[in-house]
Amino acid sequence: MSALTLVIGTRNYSSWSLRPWLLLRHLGLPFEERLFELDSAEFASEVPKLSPSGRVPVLLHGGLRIWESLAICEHASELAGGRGWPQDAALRAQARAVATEMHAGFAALRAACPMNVRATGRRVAMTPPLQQDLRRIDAIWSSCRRDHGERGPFLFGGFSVADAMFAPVVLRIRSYGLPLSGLAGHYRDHMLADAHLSEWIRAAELETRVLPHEEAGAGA
Ligand SMILES: N[C@@H](CCC(=O)N[C@@H](CS)C(=O)NCC(=O)O)C(=O)O
Repeated sequence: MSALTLVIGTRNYSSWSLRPWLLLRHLGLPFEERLFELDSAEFASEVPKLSPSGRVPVLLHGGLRIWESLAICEHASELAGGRGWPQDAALRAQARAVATEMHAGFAALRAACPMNVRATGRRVAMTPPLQQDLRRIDAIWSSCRRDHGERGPFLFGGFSVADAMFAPVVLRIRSYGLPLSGLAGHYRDHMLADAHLSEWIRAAELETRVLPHEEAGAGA
């Protein structure tokens, strides 16, 4: 297999970069990282040379350039013999549905609660759209844990692309103290204890870059 390089943005803020990074780690696929600080001159000049969309993440695999976090996760899963998804076809279909729902949705949560891994103790006004996103996330996590809890600690038992897609949501819920029901809260806690996610959090805590929209530093 040709070498893999994952191009990512500043860990503290780049929620899309975290998703394939975490999946590659869980799949045990060796890869190099190239990090470009978000909103920097170097990002603006170098990333478009590597990424057709001009955004991160992008996976470099031999001559291939794969952009879009979900497409990268699919490719990584194929390289790992399909281990990125549940083996059972029915579970796999459900896991794909929730991963895609995450990739395409939850705009209110994203807008109100930008990812800032280092931030804790933040508060946010609970608007109806945010409440609706949070209820839906709680429903997905709770039903997955109820239905698949005996298979393992992640949404569909073993770690899958679905968990990778929700990892930044776990961090947002932590930063903004968003309420969850019991089962969903257990899932959040399990994810926060994950060794690979903890490695990302520790690295984000060491970063010094502060994006302009975070300059007020509300809890960062
Ligand atoms: N839909 C894309 C979103 C990628 C994205 O928005 N990446 C952000 C960083 S988290 C980015 O590159 N921002 C810099 C820019 O848009 O110039 C994906 O799933 O990968």
